[in-house]
Amino acid sequence: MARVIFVGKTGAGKTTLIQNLKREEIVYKKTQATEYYGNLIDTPGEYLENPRYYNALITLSFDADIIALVQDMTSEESYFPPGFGDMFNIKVVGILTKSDMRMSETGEANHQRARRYLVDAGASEIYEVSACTNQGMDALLEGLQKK
Ligand SMILES: Nc1nc2c(ncn2[C@@H]2O[C@H](COP(=O)(O)OP(=O)(O)OP(=O)(O)O)[C@@H](O)[C@H]2O)c(=O)[nH]1
Ligand SMILES: [Mg+2]
Repeated sequence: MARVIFVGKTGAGKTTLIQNLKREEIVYKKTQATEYYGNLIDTPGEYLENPRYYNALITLSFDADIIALVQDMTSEESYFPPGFGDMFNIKVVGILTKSDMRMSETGEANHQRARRYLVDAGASEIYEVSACTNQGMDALLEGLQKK
């Protein structure tokens, strides 16, 4: 698998996603600092929420192949500014999480908005997944093989 950095707001589902990809038991734990799960690099939501930490992300990207922008598809807001991915000289992919929670009409509106946030941020491919039901996880795993 490529070396992948996961970036997204607090609670977007980065750690849960990584635990699923690594076939580890899903255990909730707030990420406090950069954590390495082999070639998968987990970051705290604060690295995205506070632009003061963008430099930490840029430094991590020097040693990675892909930056994955992780967005909760049920969330109305996004911390990814347009062009966010252009800061990094590596492949940018988008991951929409919690697809198991997309139900109501408002859910669909948030889903479409969330997708647009990722496109505007510069994601070249977008995956829709649920780490709880495994929906879309095979396609994501395959997508993350390609550097
Ligand atoms: N329904 C549902 N809940 C999910 C999914 N993925 C994550 N969650 C829940 O979302 C919450 C936050 O998940 P985390 O993986 O800890 O989020 P994070 O992005 O690592 O957050 P920080 O470490 O704070 O930056 C947890 O309660 C998870 O159980 C999913 O696919 N579906
Ligand atoms: Mg986490």
